[in-house]
Amino acid sequence: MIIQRRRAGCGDRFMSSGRRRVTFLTLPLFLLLSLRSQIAVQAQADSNPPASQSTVNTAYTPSPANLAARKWFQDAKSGMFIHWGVYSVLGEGEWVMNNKGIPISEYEKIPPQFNPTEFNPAEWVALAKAAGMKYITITSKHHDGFAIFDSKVSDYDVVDRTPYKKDILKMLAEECRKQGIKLFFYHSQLDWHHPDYFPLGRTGHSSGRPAQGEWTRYLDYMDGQLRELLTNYGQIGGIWFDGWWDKPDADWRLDKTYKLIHDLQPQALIGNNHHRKPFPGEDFQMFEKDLPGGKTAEFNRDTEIGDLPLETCETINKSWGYNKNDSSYKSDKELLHYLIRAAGHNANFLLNVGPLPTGKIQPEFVTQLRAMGQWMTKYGDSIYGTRGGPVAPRPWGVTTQKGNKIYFHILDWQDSLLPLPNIHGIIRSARFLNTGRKADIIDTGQGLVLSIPAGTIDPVDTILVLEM
Ligand code: H79
Repeated sequence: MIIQRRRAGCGDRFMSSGRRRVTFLTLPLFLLLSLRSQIAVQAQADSNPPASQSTVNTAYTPSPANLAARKWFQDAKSGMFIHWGVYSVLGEGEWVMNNKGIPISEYEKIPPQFNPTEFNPAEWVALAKAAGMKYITITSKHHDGFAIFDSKVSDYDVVDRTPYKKDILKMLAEECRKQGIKLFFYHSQLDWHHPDYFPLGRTGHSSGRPAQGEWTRYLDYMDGQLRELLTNYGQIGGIWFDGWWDKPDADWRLDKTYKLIHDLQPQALIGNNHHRKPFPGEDFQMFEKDLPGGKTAEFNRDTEIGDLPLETCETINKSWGYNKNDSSYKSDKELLHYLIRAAGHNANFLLNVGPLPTGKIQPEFVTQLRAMGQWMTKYGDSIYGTRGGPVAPRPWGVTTQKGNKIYFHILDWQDSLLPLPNIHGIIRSARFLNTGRKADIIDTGQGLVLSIPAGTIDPVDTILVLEM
């Protein structure tokens, strides 16, 4: 069998052996590329019939500002998740109230101990930027019900109950605006503290609340806090809901809540970590501790991928909120691989830090984030502004694409030849982004194969860039 071998250079054309001209396939490829980038900004109107009364019944047409924000979101690719609340004082994660069975009467003794005098929002935002992140998503209220902003519909917040007395979200929002970072708020629908979160759901049974309560009053309270978040902190990126799964059969009145948000700030993106296919009214879909479609986490068993922009979130160690006993840090390489694989799955990567009760971010996290940022400074072209590429994710790595460029991210491959499936059309140039060297691509007649010369493999990501 004769293998034709040609080098890709500027203007070079790849032709398969003999009769088949690969150039004929150029148009379909470009059509495919442009179609793919359109798909994610399409409305998620009424493609998902409501599963129960807990979902939304109203058809939703996203505003032009919302569609533009979705595109921005998809281009941004990397964000910082921040889990911070009074639970950081105990240093056992954000679920400590539930996990240790702490009743409200005891838990309420923690806020008076929360005094993060070393909190410097400028430092946090600068760190996110140094890590190559384009947005921050911070917990406005977690499942413990404690708000780290100045709420007027409750006094269970940082201004009224802690010696710190300052509105943390206001400080952070101002700094994000100054440094050009978008700010999203994580907001827990589940609430272990509010008396009207009744009947109880699957969690929070040791809180010691009376066995009564008015559910709609709780929903009014939640909408009240959301109104504050959408009114008092300037233009925000969006709301990241969590906790729906605590009461999957309850009437969450989502259509009213989502309408409130979209009316107040049409560009604000709504995502809900309910582990289901997106409901109407939502603007992006997140995956917790799994790449899109992955089902390694138990709660992702029933998750399906929808048509919205995607995001996957993960922790640096195993904890979201600060955990003093958790030193199981992932390596720089593992974190970068997660980010790169997410991009190849057409998803953003939202990486978490759980700051200390002092307001500092622990040095181990800072080191990791800076290392990631250094990589992004060098190779960000192959991530930012891209969409998932023409080859679906593989064990060896992923592909991304942007304009006329296709990036092969080779993450785990030991051999000197790698098949390049699904590449049709003229390849104008082929080179390794790491070294700038031209790449040899062999046309076997049955498909293209990349030759990886000895010494070319990069320990993190060997990136082949094809210009079409
Ligand atoms: O904020 C972080 C975590 O605190 C929160 N989401 C991230 C972003 C989170 N809450 N719960 N989980 C993650 C997973 C836990 C799920 C369980 Fe269950 C709750 C297992 C048992 C109770 C959900 C409800 C799955 C089964 C029942």
